[in-house]
Amino acid sequence: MTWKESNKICIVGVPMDLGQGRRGVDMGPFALRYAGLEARLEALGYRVTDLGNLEVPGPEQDARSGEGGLRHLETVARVNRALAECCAGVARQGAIPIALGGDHSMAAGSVAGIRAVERIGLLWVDAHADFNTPSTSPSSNLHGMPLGALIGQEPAALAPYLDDGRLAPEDVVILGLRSLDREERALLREQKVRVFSMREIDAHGIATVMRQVLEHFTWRGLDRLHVSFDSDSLDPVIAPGVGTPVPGGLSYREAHLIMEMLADDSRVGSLDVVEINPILDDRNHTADLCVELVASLLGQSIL
Ligand SMILES: [Mn+2]
Repeated sequence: MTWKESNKICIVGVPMDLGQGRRGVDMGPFALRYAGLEARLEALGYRVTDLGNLEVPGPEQDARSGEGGLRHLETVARVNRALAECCAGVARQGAIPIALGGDHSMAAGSVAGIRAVERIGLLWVDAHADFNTPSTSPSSNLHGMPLGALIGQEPAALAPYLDDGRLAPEDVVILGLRSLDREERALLREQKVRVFSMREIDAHGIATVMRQVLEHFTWRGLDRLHVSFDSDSLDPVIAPGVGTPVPGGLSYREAHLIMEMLADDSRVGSLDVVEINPILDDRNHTADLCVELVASLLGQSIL
C-alpha cells in the first residue's frame, strides 16, 4: 500500500534509547504525539489508530543484556522483532505504519517487517550512515548499525525477519549524509548503496538530488518505498532536539521539498521518525517540525 491507496494509518511508539549512550530519545514518541501528529493526519483525511508504545526497558533495568558483547543487543533485538511483527501486520491489513522512535536501531525492525510483506526501496534520511559493524564502531552503540544490519552485516540479530530476503544494497539510498566513522566509510564504499551527501545537495540543489533519488528507485523497479527519517538529518539550528546533532544539515525548506517530492511521487507506504531528544529540544520545536514534515510527506500541500 502507498499513501495514495490507503487512508488508514497505524502509529506505534518505540520508547527506546538502548542503542546509544545518552538518555532522552526514549521520549521521542511522546513528543511527537504531544506535537499533534494524530490530529494533523486526521485533518488530512486519514483514519488514524494509535497502537500505543511497545514495551522497552530502560538502561537501568537492562544492564545485563548483551553482556560480554554489545550493550543491550538481546533486548534491542527482541524489541525489533516485536516492531517487525507489528509493522508487517499493519502493512498486511492495507494500512500505513508509522513507527516513532526512539533511537535509530529500531529501524532494523520496522524495515525488516515491511520487507517481509513486500519488496521496498529504502530511503535513509540521516546525517549518519548507520553502517557500522561491531568491529568498526568506535562507540559500540547499536544505533550506528541498523542500516548495515538490514543489508546483511553484523550484528545480524538487529534485523529480524530477514529469511524472506534481506534488502539489496542497490535498493537503499542514503540522503543528507555528513558524518562517517573512518572504517564505516570503507565499508560503505565497498557496497552499492547509493549515497547523496550534503555535498551533492549543496552543489546541485535538493530538487535535482531528489529527482535522482526517485529515478534510482525507478531504475531498480521499485514501486514501494519506506522512508526512515532521522531527525538529525535536519540542521541543528532548526532541530536542536536530536540524539546526535551534526552541523550543516537540511534546511527547513529543503526538508519540506524532500517530503513534498516524495508525496508527489506517491510510492511511500511506510515511515519511521526517530532520534528526537526532548531533553535537548527548545519547547518541542523539533517534534513540531517533524510532525509538519510527516504531514508534507502524506499529502499536505501549500495550495
Ligand atoms: Mn540514524
